[in-house]
Amino acid sequence: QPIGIFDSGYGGLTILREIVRKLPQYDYVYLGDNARTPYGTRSFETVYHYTLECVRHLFDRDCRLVILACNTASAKALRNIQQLDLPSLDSDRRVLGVIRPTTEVIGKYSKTGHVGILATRGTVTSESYVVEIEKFFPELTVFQEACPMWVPLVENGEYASDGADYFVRQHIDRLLAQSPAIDTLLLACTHYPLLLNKIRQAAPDNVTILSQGHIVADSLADYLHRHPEIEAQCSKHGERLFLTTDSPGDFDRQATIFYGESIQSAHLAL
Ligand code: DGN
Repeated sequence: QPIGIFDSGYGGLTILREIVRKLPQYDYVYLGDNARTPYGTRSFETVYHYTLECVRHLFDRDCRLVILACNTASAKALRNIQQLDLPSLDSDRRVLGVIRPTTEVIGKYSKTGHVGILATRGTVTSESYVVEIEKFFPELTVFQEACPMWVPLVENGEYASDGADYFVRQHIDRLLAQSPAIDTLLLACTHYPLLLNKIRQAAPDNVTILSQGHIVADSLADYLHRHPEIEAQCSKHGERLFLTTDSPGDFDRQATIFYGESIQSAHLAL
């Protein structure tokens, strides 16, 4: 049984890339719902229904474990799927998100106790990070900044351009204006690792910048270690299958920048 990786589009490939680097032996099916992206601006109900449909499809492909490698879907759909749908769908299946693994470790990086979350408007509005961090690190104060321009900058290939500097600096400055004591920044959106260099330049040197990919990969490795019954059922041929609900040609062209190597996807009609 392959491990399913779901995202609203290409972004989850930055997560899959780190997962594959850490755990290359497993088989993975990646599903990008490009036909209906972006999720960041959609309502709770819409994101939930789209995500559930894709999770069901990955279950039909025999995935026992599915990772929502998308912050917006994790914020808006994961809890409902875990609590309402999984028991009736198949209690043997597991769906995990990217928010919990990140919030479990973020406190380890901060000395001042002030941490900043950079994310889409949907993720920020959901307050998921604020609520989850409070559970693990109640002593932390969380500041959030929605960066609606960053996903379009990345998707339009402008992530290394001079134009991107302006928008990166604008949001970093706004976040740090909320508290100059912020010493840890979390890139809580799958696309933001592509802007990492610019974010580093815009942030003061003492600020630690966290990307999620390696954190999620470590957390998955730990999860499989703690659940040997699930691990035993994961097939291990090192196979990767990429599915997109939109045009495979477009997907393959864009995917390279997120995944770091060229891929060939297949179209999925939902
Ligand atoms: N994958 C989404 C996220 O991590 O929030 C970003 C893309 C989007 O749907 N806007």
